[in-house]
Amino acid sequence: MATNKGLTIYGHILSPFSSFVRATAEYCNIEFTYYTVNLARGEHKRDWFLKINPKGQIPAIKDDDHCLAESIEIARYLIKSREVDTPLYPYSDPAKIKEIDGLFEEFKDLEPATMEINMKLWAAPYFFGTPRPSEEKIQTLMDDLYEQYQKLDDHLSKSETKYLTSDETPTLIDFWVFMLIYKLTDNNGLSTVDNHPNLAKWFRSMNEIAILSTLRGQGRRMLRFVNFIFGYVMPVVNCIRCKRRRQG
Ligand SMILES: N[C@@H](CCC(=O)N[C@@H](CS)C(=O)NCC(=O)O)C(=O)O
Repeated sequence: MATNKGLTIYGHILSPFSSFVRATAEYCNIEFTYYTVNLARGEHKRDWFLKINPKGQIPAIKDDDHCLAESIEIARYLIKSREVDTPLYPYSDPAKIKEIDGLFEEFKDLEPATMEINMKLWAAPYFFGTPRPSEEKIQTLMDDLYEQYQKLDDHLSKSETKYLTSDETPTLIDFWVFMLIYKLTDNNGLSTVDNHPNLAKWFRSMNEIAILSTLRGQGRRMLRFVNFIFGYVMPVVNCIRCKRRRQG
């Protein structure tokens, strides 16, 4: 458990919400200590962590004695509390803030749509041995996700901007959407943006932002490692254990 003063971000590289907070802090040159919460060992449900976030979820932060959860709230708090003058979330420009916050509201269903796919098609079968959903259920999950991609694509087609709110610079909503969808595109093709040309173009522009592509690269390497362990090593280990049990 990190106990130092200053800002600590509690997260995990495979958590899109944690990566969003981390990317925001790095982009704004905010100093922080990063503590990787061991989800596999249930560290996020331990007493010390529940004091930081009673919901037992990452990301969360401790800023001296101030604790906060919910990634979008954290990102806003970091920028405001440090008085960072940034086009990412220009709190001195109420019209822009209204526009960005409006898009968070408009695209809020992207969170459950991506999390359902992550959990039901990847995390639950891998980590908890839960059976994959039926083909019909998978189709429904994919339809829900692609409906959200279509909304984003339509928005970009209408705005004709490079990023979601402007040509010049990405804002918090761009960071959030990118972090939510990149893991699905990188993880054994759980989804693709290729069928949505405006979204695909936006995705490529976002990937040119150094901080995002670095975090994406780290996430991809971790995904490959996890997929290897749970896709190849664990089934063999379980098979050997099962045989021994039967013999014994
Ligand atoms: N709305 C939350 C979502 C956070 C979330 O779902 N975190 C996941 C990891 S990606 C988590 O901690 N799951 C563990 C649990 O719910 O027990 C946010 O934006 O921070």
